[in-house]
Amino acid sequence: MSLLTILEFPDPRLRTKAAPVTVFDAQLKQFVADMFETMYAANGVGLAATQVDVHQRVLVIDMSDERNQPLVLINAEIVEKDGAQVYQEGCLSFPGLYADVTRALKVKVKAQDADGKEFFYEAEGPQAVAVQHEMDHLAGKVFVDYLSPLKRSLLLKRLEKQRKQAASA
Ligand code: GNR
Ligand code: NI
Repeated sequence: MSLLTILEFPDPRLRTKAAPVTVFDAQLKQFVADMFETMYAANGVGLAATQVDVHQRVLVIDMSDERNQPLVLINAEIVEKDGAQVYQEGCLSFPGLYADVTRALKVKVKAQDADGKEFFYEAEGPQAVAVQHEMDHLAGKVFVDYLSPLKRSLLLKRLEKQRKQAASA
């Protein structure tokens, strides 16, 4: 197992659109294990391959308090969505930055597991937020893209300020 490096905004590689996974082999399983290790070490509830500079459609999620409900979705596609919710989101690629984002309340996803077996997954509430947030990363999209230009520039200035302070401490 190994810890992977998480790219941080404004790294242009976060804008890369991931390609579908076509080979379901031992190397893929090792990569999925490394993604879980990286997500847990960073105290994240989700991680997309894009964030670790691998541009294939792999995402992992664990929303449980006990950190014992790993879910991997490969080549995920939203087949149904319903309703709306506002949720305060954070992102491991934007450390310390939080903002309200409006997304679908419920999603139904078609995906494959690490063996390539197709399955459906339905999520509601925070789980649905995580699925949509991670699928956005795989499309090169990040949560601040949903904010108004004014709000976005305010938050990104704050992020810069935090970084400068951290660098000089
Ligand atoms: O750890 C994370 N927490 C989180 C909180 C609210 C909404 C979305 C997330 S996902 C984030 C991990 C991450 O950056 N995944 O891409
Ligand atoms: Ni994120």
